[in-house]
Amino acid sequence: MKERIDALMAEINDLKCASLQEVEQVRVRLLGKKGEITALFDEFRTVAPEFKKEFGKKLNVLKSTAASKIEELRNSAEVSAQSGEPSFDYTIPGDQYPLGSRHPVSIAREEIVSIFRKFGYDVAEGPEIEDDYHVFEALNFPPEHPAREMQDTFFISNAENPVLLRTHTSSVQVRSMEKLPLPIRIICPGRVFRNEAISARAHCIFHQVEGLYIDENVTFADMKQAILLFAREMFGPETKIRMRPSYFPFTEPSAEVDVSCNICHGKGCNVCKNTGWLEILGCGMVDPNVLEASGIDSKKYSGFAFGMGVERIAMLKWQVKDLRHYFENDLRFLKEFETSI
Ligand code: 2U9
Repeated sequence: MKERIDALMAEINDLKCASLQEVEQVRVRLLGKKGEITALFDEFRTVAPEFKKEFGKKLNVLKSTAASKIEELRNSAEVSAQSGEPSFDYTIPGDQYPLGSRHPVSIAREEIVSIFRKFGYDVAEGPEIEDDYHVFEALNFPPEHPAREMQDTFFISNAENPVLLRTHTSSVQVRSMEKLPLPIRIICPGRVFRNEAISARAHCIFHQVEGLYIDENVTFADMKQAILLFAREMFGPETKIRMRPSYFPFTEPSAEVDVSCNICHGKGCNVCKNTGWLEILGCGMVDPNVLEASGIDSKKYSGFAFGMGVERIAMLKWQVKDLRHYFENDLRFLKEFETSI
């Protein structure tokens, strides 16, 4: 009898119940008419008189312990029932929540920015809603330039001082030149807006990363080296670059930069349209007019600038055939970048 009392006592101390129903089942099993403790009390009548005192005491302690434990379990089951908390089985495996992934444009932008940060460039950002001065005038756009027309630029107000959505992040560099001490070495990632028909190769909203370096004695050769190092970091150490003369209002001389095709390695394929080269960015030496407009002495200082479209870089890096994939949020497309978090 002693062993059974001790075993029951240990069991009672460890009792746990998830619901009021379970508490009631425990009460019936222990203290009900046919309960285990009730049965021990029945048996107590047969105990020899010299043991009655010892066992009587033990049984009474067992009964009151069971009663107060059941009371305690009932109280906590009532509290969870009232608070609406379901009884919780910690052994059931949790629901699988699908993890999101980085958008390919974000992955490409972060990679471009981190390469230039390694080269010592600081990140600068500015407003998407701009004025004519910072987007066009300070960048040497002549008054009749087509980019200033409604067909090319989204205007918010067309008053004397028009408010517009920036068509390039160059306005950020202008604002930086106005306020930062020289030398300046910045990288400007951001969203830009152009009033264009949406197609596989163009969108009215896209992302650019532009860079600007101004110091004494900055040369075209410095620019070429910076762009070569960037291209090798972005597209692989074997990457070659070539420059073709170009024209931008804000740089002189200007160039367009191609990298050797990372698919066919120059042999010719349908991605590079059998040329072996892919156009990745534009660049040039900052036009002296642009330096002077922001109060920089163009006799003492020179600089280079470059600009690239992030969607285009991501298309070339991952062979995305249609720009519209980036904006449609089709999970089958986005999931392809899941490992690149
Ligand atoms: C300042 C001075 C010069 C930024 C530059 C380019 C060349 C260029 C295009 C690439 C593809 C825009 O996204 S795209 O369509 N950009 O080719 N951008 S030089 O020149 C600057 C910027 C700011 C003060």
